[in-house]
Amino acid sequence: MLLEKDTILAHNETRMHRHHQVVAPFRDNFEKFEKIIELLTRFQVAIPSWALGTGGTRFGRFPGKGEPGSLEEKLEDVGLLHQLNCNSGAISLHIPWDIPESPDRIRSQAEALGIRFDAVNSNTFQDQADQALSYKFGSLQHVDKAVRQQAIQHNIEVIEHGKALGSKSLTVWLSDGSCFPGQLNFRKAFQRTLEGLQEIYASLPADWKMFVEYKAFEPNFYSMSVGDWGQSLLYAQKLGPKAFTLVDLGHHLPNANIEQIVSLLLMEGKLGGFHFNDSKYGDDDLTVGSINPYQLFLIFHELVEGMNARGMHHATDLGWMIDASHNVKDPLEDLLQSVEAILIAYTQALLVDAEALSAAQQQNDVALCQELLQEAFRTDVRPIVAEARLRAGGALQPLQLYRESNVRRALTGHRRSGKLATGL
Ligand code: LRH
Ligand code: MN
Repeated sequence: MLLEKDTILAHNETRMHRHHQVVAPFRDNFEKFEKIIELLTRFQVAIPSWALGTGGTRFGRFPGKGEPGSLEEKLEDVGLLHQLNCNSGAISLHIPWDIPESPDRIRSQAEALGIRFDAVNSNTFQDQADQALSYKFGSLQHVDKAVRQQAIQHNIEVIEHGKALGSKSLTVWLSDGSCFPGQLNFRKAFQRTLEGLQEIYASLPADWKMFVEYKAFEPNFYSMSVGDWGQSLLYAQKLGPKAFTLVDLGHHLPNANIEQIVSLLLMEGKLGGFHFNDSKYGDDDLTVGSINPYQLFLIFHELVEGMNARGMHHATDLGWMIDASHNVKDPLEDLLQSVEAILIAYTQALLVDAEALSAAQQQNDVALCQELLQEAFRTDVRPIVAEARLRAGGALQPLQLYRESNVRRALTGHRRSGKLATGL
């Protein structure tokens, strides 16, 4: 369901005067302003196909109404998000939750919506009904070669689905690990996992990337076989130039310095991309920037500094993806807030006076270093983000327009299938 163009124009019209007032101070520094607008307009965040319905926990799930019951309806929802904010021009699929019946039809629907297919995700953390062997004790780490082969074959099939849709990368997150001391030989588990990843890597098309996603715990609670950035980097270095690490913000132990991890992975040329979300305790998959927006800003500060140092193209050289789960919010509202938080953190990072900061670091002027960073973080950059959206044809205030247009009620009206969205 897309909104009428006039609806967006009318929404912007009523807000235009106020917008011009609040954006004017930024416009005065014209050069940097125009550069930032250009970078923001290009910046597209991939929406996870598994987060367009209500998520849950082991304690319960409270499904919302009008949720997408098919891949076609998921694409419609991403199309609407992209129409509203013009920064959601990609979707990341999870296989087998989103196997397209007709890849060509899905591809043309996505094209019509201005949506491209970002990384495809494999799934060897659940047993499917028609599956021969169980992943209870892991997949690529498994002691049984037949189970490992089954997992390798699945990942190769996921690459085939991705190729049919025009995707250019595979994300491998392994839930493999152990729950008790003594359960696993860590060295053998690593070597078996590496062998499996090498077979999958060998099936990658020449222009593809493989993202190795790490996670500190859950569903295993003693060790994970890709448990932190060091292990993921080790795999990526041993696999080859098409392998990279993927940083899911919720996959770290408490108080980990994620921005330093990002800086070093970028320095090594082994940072592949992100699963953005936020968390207070574990892998909470909360709205981006809802708990720790300063950490998100510091991560983007390291990204801008590191990408510029390597002459990287901000919008296309890394994978920008959200990975969230919505237990109490409308999924589309949650995703609109997440994309906004990402664009705000990126814009604040672009405002950092890098030259002055570098000079202050040279002087060990610690207080000035903090002042320079927080000057940018304390700047309300929402008018700049809104200006970029306005120029791209989006809404000045996407969440407000989503609500004013009663989209959820309309979706509830014509999605009476009651079919629940596949995903977590
Ligand atoms: C694991 C994870 C992974 C996905 C899954 C949906 O926690 O972050 O990226 O496959 O969530
Ligand atoms: Mn993730």
